[in-house]
Amino acid sequence: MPPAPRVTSPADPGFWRSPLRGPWLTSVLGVVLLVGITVLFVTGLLSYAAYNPNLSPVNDKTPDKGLLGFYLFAWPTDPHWLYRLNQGLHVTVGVTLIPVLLAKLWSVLPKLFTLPPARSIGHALERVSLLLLVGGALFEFVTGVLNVQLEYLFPGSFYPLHFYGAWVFFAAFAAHAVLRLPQAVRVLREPGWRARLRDPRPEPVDEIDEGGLVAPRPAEPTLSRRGALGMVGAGSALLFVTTVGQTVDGPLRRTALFAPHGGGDPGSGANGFQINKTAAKVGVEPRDTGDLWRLVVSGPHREVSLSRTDLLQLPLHSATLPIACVEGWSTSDQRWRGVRLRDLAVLAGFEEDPPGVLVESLQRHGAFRKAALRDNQVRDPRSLLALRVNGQDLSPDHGYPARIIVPAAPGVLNTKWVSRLTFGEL
Ligand SMILES: Nc1nc2c(c(=O)[nH]1)N[C@H]1C(S)=C(S)[C@@H](COP(=O)(O)O)O[C@H]1N2
Ligand SMILES: [Mo]
Repeated sequence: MPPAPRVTSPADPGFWRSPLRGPWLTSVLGVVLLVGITVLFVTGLLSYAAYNPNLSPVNDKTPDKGLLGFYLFAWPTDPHWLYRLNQGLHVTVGVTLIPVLLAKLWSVLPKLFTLPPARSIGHALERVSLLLLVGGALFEFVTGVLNVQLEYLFPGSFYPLHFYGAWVFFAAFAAHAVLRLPQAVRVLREPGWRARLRDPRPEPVDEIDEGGLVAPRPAEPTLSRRGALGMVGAGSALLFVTTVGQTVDGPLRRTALFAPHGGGDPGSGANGFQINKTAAKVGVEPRDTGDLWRLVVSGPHREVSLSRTDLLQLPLHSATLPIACVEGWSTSDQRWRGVRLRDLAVLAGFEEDPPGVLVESLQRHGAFRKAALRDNQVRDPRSLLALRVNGQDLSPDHGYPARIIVPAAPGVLNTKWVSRLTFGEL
């Protein structure tokens, strides 16, 4: 037998020795990602729609989206936990898929190094699309995780980055799925595909391995196929149990170690639930929110100014609603009490059929000091300008003297420290 050729370059197939690589492993991981990434894309698009971007420029972080906004629709107010579920899924599934994504990239690593870079125009196109696929996947996962972990690392720019990145990535992903799914189905339908799980031998070098994933000179296995999948699954399970608590709330929140922002201790009592940004952090000071604070409510022909005492004399209503942030954390339902937005619309001159409203905070700097709400949100009897929560006045950090709370809406629309409501002019 001739001595094995010396290989030093990753462009040489002989460089890659793992006996685990092959179409079977790549297909198993690929099918999991096909399902998971589709969930991420759909919940991501829904999350964007929930911001009401077409309603007003103040809501829209990607004003140049053009046709990519083709699907936008009026986000409903029912069920009241809709955004909580959507965003909990988006972030939890995304975090849980990280080990699967890394394993999938590892499984096709040799292909990234293939030389020559392109054998034909078709091959060149395929490789460019793979670069977009891999680059897009890494970009989306990294920006998503950084946003959840580091709290607005890219102030304002996270949304456009993640939004446009998602379209590039998903286009490449869909093309890849169309091209590769038939092969993956064939591999997984193969009689005895389960037996492959227990089979210690490398996958056969045959016509199924068109991609050339199987190592031509495999090393001795150090990990069984089952062990490899088990490791990926255990990694995912670990991330899942250290993330999901931030969405479930209650005692489970303490288990959300991987979600520090939603996992901190918000104290106890009526206002003892998650705080996004504290009053101190955004520069809202006690003198802004004391006796001199006024709420200005206006419409095209009318404007009134109300103190907190005035507001407390209006009919007060209760609504049991959560706060659900784009970052994936949410609170369980809290009992809010305040004035209905549709009653405030009457003060602005809209006796019936209230229009949408532009909400402005007294906060002077930073994102999220303004938000526009749609007419369906103003009309919902559970939509409040809240003054109290769980039987006590709002705390400064939860938006005292008054904040918005709207069913099924993202946290961003629940403006704190409200100072102005302009109905009918968005
Ligand atoms: N004025 C103002 N309102 C705001 C914000 C803000 O930064 N400034 N953050 C919003 C976001 S992103 C969320 S998730 C909720 C969080 O509300 P909480 O801190 O009471 O839980 O407040 C919203 N209201
Ligand atoms: Mo948020």
